[in-house]
Amino acid sequence: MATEMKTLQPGGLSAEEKADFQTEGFLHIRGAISSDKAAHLSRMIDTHTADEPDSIQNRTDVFSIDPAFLNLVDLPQILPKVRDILGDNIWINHTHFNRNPALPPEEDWSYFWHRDGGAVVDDLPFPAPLVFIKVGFYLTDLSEADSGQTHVIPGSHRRPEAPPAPHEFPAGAVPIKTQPGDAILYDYRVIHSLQSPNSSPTIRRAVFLQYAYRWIQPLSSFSILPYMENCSPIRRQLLGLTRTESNLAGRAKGRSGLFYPTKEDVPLRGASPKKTGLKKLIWQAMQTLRS
Ligand SMILES: O=C(O)CCC(=O)C(=O)O
Repeated sequence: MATEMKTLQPGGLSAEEKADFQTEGFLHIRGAISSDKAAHLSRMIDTHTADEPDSIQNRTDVFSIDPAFLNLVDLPQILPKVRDILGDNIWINHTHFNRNPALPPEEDWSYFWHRDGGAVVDDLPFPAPLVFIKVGFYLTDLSEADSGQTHVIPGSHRRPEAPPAPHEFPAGAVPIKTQPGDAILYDYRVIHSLQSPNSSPTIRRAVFLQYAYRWIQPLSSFSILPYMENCSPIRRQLLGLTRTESNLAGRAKGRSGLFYPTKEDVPLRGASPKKTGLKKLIWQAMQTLRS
């Protein structure tokens, strides 16, 4: 039965994935993009960091850098899972990519343990609600130890502890080993590393998109280039291009569609049913009975 339900969920979270995400604070999605696409995005990253190829590079606002990154925003392998957790009233409020070449080992390597969200973490007392999901797309082979994997402290999103000192390696921290094209969904509250040692021959390359509620401001600058005008309605929503002046069904004009979203603000609501295999199973059974 469990297997049947999983296969009936096109793209959404299975019960097992949901439980994993809730328990660990992250979820590994294998093969979110093909290895060819991962290689293409890696080349884009190299092209746009060619000025300083030998140091750690991090660039925000990836859509302004190259339109190739746009194809990540509404992937059927990822978006339905994000939607199952955060719902439909979401957009992308932060993007970045990074390129981490092997560096000579330091005596006191700094992992820079942190929770995402900056002031949000300070402003919302523990236990803060889940308001962001950051998706990391890992483009290079990170299956061997010390190749620059992101490290996480599983379960730390459910505890009030402060992140460890930057150079510490806490008990329980694990590297997330990935293949090119794998994605990781992160609960923003889970403690993880900003950088990790890379002593492999491979330059680590990764892209990150952060999904947030539409009423949360951008975390970094966000350029909307003219070509984005041709985006699908759902892409327009995810890029922050939909914002009506809502009139609350004719009752009160002048409310922001960020806070009182209309169907024009949130076309994702009209997209194919996001909900569970069980609902689909019942619907199919009803159809069979009726026919
Ligand atoms: O690059 C990584 O492994 C993690 C990046 C990260 O956590 C961040 O930039 O907030």
